[in-house]
Amino acid sequence: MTDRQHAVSSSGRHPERGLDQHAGFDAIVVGAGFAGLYMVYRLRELGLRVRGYEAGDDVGGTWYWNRYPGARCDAESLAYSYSFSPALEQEWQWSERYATQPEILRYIEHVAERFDLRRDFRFSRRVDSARYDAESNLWSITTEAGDRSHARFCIMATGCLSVPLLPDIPGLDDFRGERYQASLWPHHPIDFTGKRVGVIGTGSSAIQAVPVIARQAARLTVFQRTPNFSIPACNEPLDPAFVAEFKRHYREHRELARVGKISGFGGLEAVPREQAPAADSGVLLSDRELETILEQYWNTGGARFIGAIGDTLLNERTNTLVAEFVRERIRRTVHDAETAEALSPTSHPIGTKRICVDTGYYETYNRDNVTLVDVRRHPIARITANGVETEHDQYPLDVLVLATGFDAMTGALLAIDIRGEHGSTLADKWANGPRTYLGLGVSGFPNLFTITGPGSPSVLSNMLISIEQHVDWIADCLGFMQRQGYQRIDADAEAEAGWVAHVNEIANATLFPRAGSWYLGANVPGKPRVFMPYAAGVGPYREVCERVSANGYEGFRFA
Ligand code: N01
Repeated sequence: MTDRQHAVSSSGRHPERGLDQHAGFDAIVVGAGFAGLYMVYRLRELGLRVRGYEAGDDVGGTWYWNRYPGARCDAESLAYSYSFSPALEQEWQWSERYATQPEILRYIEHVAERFDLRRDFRFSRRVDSARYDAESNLWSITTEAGDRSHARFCIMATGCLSVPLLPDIPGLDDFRGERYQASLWPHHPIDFTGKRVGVIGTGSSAIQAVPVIARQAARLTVFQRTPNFSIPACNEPLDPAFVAEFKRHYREHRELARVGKISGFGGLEAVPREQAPAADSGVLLSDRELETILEQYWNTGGARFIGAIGDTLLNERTNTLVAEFVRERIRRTVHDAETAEALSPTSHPIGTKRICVDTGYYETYNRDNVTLVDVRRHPIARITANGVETEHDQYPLDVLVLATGFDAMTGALLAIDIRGEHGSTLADKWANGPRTYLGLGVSGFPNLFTITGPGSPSVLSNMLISIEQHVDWIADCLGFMQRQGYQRIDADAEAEAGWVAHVNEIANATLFPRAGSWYLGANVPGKPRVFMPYAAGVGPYREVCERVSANGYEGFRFA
């Protein structure tokens, strides 16, 4: 594929603003993040009339909304970028090993501009319903703004972490100071200078924000319910010589990443810095050997640490040794023993909750202006007009930052009233947990595709690799349908049941189900506890998808 016929738009950022009234398209794409943009690109190549809807007022998806201080990617920038255009990957210059949110957003905006992708989107349009009509074999889509359009295909590019959660704490709305949510951060900079700031949550978002806020605020109080494991990013500016050499072999790097050969952790790194994994199993290693390997990975940084020993997510003993290595690092770093203990995770195996990647997180607790409050020991009783109250103390605050996570993977899909054949709702179908075939199709919902849906590697991988693989698969499938004259595709119920069972079987062979993580829906009260992503890795998953398409899309029914 090349960049040939795509001219840069001269018509401005948002060419049309009118409502779509009863408009007809071949395909509707929901979301203008990495997935939605590339999907539109591929659909255009097939000559299809496409309409995209996006809730935000511009492109970017997760990188549009998550503008909190310190936000950056935990996948290396040279790998966390589109691979579909060799020209694009050669011309774009990343400045750091891990790109910041503003830089990633600039990149996405550049891509939208370069391939003239905005023209097919309507922005500030939150899709609220998608209904399939069997008679016409069309999807009817509405937005909160009042658009009403229909299309043969409906493609959800709604993201896996795009429905923010507010904590269930009494009095949240009573707070009279400034309140911000990490995932809905204002578009202007927030000045914390001289202020007493509280952060609730200690997941990836907070772990990135805390060191940055601490440098500005008069006082920072972090309210932690569950400590997380965090690995130093060892972020650095990218060396131009390294980048030039890397770019000479970009195609080979991409190919290795696609088949899961770059890192044991879903392709988050750009190049293997050592042979990875450094050992297949921790079981037969001496303490000294284990320490040497882990130290090497710790010192080079990043989420790939979890892939240092091949069976970290499979073997309890290895996992305990790796976890203890990190706890020891926390104790070495944090001066106050009680704080170090509180920061040391013991309630879940390392890696079974998304590993965090930080810049100076643990070190931040050595600052005089930073306090950690362990809300497991001293639960938050309420939020008042002036701050946070635990059972024992009061914490007066000027600013409250909520970094309390997302209704992951299914949240954005179930927020839309999706109805398939016979008016059946996706919410009913997924009442006991998501059921998909390959994370791409849902039986009983013909012509609906989910990009990086539950049942695919998605959040366990470098999202760009999974997004491109899904978009390419969907586009190839639609091309196949065009050639065959098919108008309708639906996942077979039996194939779907088999896939759901396989996804569960793979998850149950790992330590993942041991953690009350968002992978399992455990962070949302009442959400069914089902391990949602496919844990076998991007390589084996790609093979399955390729086999399915090579065998005439087995498991799907066409008409
Ligand atoms: O959310 P989280 P996140 N009282 O769900 C706490 C991706 N991401 O936005 O664990 C007190 O991880 C909750 O506590 P607990 C990445 O995949 C990537 O930080 O439920 N605390 C937890 O500490 C990541 O995993 C990047 O006990 C409450 C926190 O809030 C995912 O997004 C950057 C509470 C939520 O942590 C989500 O990360 C950022 C309450 N009532 C995010 N309710 C990078 O690329 C919740 N909490 C680097």
